[in-house]
Amino acid sequence: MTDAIQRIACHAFRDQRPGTSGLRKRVLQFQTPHYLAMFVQAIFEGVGDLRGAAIALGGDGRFFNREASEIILRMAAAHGVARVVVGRGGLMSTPAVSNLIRQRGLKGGIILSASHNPGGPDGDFGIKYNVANGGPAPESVTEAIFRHSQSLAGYDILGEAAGKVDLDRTGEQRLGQLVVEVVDCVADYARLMEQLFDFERMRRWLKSNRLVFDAMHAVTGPYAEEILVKRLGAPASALLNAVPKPDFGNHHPDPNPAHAEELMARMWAADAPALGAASDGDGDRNMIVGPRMAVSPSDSLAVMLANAALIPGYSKGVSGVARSMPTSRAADVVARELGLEAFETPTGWKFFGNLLDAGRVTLCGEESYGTGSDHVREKDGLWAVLFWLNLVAVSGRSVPDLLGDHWRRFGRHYYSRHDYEAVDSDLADDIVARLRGRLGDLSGRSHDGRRIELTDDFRYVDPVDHSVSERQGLRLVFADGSRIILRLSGTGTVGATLRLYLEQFEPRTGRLDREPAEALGTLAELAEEIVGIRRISGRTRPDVVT
Ligand code: G16
Repeated sequence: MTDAIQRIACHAFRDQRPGTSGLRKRVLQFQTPHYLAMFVQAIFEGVGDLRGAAIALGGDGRFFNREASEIILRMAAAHGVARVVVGRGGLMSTPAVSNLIRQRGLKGGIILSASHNPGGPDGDFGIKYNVANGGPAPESVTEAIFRHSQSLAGYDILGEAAGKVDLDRTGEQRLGQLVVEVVDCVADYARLMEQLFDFERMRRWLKSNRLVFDAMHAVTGPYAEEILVKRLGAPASALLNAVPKPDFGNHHPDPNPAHAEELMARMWAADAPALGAASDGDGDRNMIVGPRMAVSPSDSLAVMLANAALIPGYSKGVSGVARSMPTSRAADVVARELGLEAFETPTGWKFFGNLLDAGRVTLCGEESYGTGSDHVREKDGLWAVLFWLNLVAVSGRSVPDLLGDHWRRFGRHYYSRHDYEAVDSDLADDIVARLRGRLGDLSGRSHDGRRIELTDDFRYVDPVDHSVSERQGLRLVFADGSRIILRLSGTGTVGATLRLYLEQFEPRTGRLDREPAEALGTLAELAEEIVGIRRISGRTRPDVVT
């Protein structure tokens, strides 16, 4: 078979540095001849020897998923990989791939997804590598992949004459020496959920309460069908947009109030269901909504932590909690009261991996609609939905009641993120550089009676392996606990996305029922006065406010 392996000569592509979560580009870029294959070659060279190893392959089903899967399988065969376990149709949610790697003891896995970014021929595509713990490759590995991508002169691939794998047929097939095992993408994951949650209580709750789940025409449709409808007995009408589509039905598969319009309309209607939820393109993000109330992701993490004892999988206690730096500090307050360790990491799920592996944390969360636990090494959309479903079922409290109870006990962190998208990259860099240059001056200054207590460019020293990550976002922390944070997104594909994060703490005796936009109005003005995004860019408002 070796003679069927071809060496294709090609120049290196300069723009293949992985971002926050792998390499994300326009589909058109990935369709450039050899572009995908060269990055895959860089993965095979960068992660070390995969000869004789078994790995996973899954994708969110977006446009180009199938073609990319076929190329990767032929390249895996050429690199002497022994076995690739792939989801039927090339589909598998990101948390399910993480679970598969862990359950089967695989060496790693390749995930094809641009997450919440739009799909279709004019949309985005992405690819990332996960390591043996089931989590996204750490920076040391992504940097090695990038280094290799810069010096490649070609790639190795099994010729098409070797035949084709039928990705829709479960079971084992051969591609050269490679065994390709096509598996049902849902079964193992559903079993894992049954171990963590009280399905009986949830089933009972669903007999007299309504749930609506928006799969956004993305990968979680079949998972929701199996778990929420078949195993928990919710009616099929509880699912919105449950059929995965390569273009996500022309929608933006981003579970936030701005993009999940249909779900929000239902949850704001007079006869709103008791619980609403959505997940994203690859099923790792989640949004939780109660009747006329969207739960902020930072609050979601804090509520989960405070109530973990009510959930079977966590009833024996949790070890600690971690959140990304821009995520509100609501979970820290809970951790302090419960006597648990709380960690602040840079943005990116990969930074939670070491803490989870070391048993230092059980729950993790990010403001970008991501929550998860030590059951896998990715954030997990449906897991979060089941957590909340289990919580409302056992506590007998509604979503708004749970939030209200929480704020009255711990205080409330009003929170909002303002995104300015597709900003000219030089201009965005300039805005960040200007603020960075003034951090020293701003420290100790007072604005509108609020004193800035600390300014820095967040630097993270991993408590487990002591690796250092510099320049992870500019922080202005006020004496009253408020924070203004500025950073550049690492997941956009057009120009730069500036993210401005606003947070303000209201003690439990204060006003807890305000709209975040109103509560944060003065802080937002102050942020504009100090950072000047609108002034410098000429934009009149953020593109997305969550
Ligand atoms: C990815 C990362 C998350 C991160 C998010 C936003 O999520 O896994 O850790 O919070 O991007 O990152 P940024 O602010 O750099 O755009 P996903 O769901 O897109 O894979």
